[in-house]
Amino acid sequence: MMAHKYTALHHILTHATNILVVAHSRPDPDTIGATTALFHYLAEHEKSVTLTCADPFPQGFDDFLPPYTLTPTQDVNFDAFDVIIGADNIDRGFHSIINTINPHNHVTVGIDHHPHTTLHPDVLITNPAASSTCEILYEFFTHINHTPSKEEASALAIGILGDTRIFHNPNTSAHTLDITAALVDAHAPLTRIIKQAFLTKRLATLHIWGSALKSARRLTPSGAIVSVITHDIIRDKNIPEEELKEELKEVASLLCSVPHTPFALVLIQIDEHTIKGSLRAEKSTHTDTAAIAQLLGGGGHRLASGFEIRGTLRSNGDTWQVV
Ligand SMILES: [Mn+2]
Repeated sequence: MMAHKYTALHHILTHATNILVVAHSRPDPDTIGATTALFHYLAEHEKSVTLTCADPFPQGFDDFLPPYTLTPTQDVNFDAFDVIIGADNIDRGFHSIINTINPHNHVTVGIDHHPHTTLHPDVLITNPAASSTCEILYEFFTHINHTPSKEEASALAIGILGDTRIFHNPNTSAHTLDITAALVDAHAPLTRIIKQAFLTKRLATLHIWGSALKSARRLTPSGAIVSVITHDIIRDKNIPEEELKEELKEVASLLCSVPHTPFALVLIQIDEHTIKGSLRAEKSTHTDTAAIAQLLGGGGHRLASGFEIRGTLRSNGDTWQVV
């Protein structure tokens, strides 16, 4: 089923003149890896290609990525492109481009592993069984007999490592590991990427972790562990919101690994009136955290989900209240 879509994409790219590659807003390692790998592949094949994102790429991955230039989305003249490709989480950012342009003037392509996209680009390549968009892109490269360069392989590895949380998440399949092995064969410096791009922590981040871990409490009777990060803790740290959200997920993952914990919830007061929540569960618990997140207007996967509510965290002795 995927093969004919890969053939269609190859045909589109071969005949394209000007290609726009779109990373999703508030970019994560998967969209960064996928779009820079695609950008590099197209540039190497003498295509005129522009890479865009509504937000800047976070630092920390550039040592491993192919050389790229990122054009802020507000500076892009969409009329100049005959092909526009969104890679990863295409409901975040790419949707506003698709809804702005004249559909008759462009071929649009979406590549994604998220199951519930509401977008209808001309070609939609989705595979919910894939760990990441980078995994799908690797399969596309394989289909067209393109062996990734060292930099492309590194970019794809960054996406897989990011979305599997270094092979901790249950979306890590045998196939994911096979692909990662192939990327190492293609000279991606896997252990160096893990250490340098994923396992380094800023001191400010560790302070937030310390505070979150200290506040962790087990709720009765559910046994769930809840932790809060108040606004005082993050106010002067100058950590971008996207990075804070990533930390929130990591703390929740750590807390849910405590034995006999059906799920972990970490709440963070992101600004005076907004609280973000991150829910995590281990597979063996059979908890559906997405159902909990949905009750609070959020969503996600069974084992990893999140939500955002308006309110303020207030300490109430040993417990916390949202007011
Ligand atoms: Mn992804």
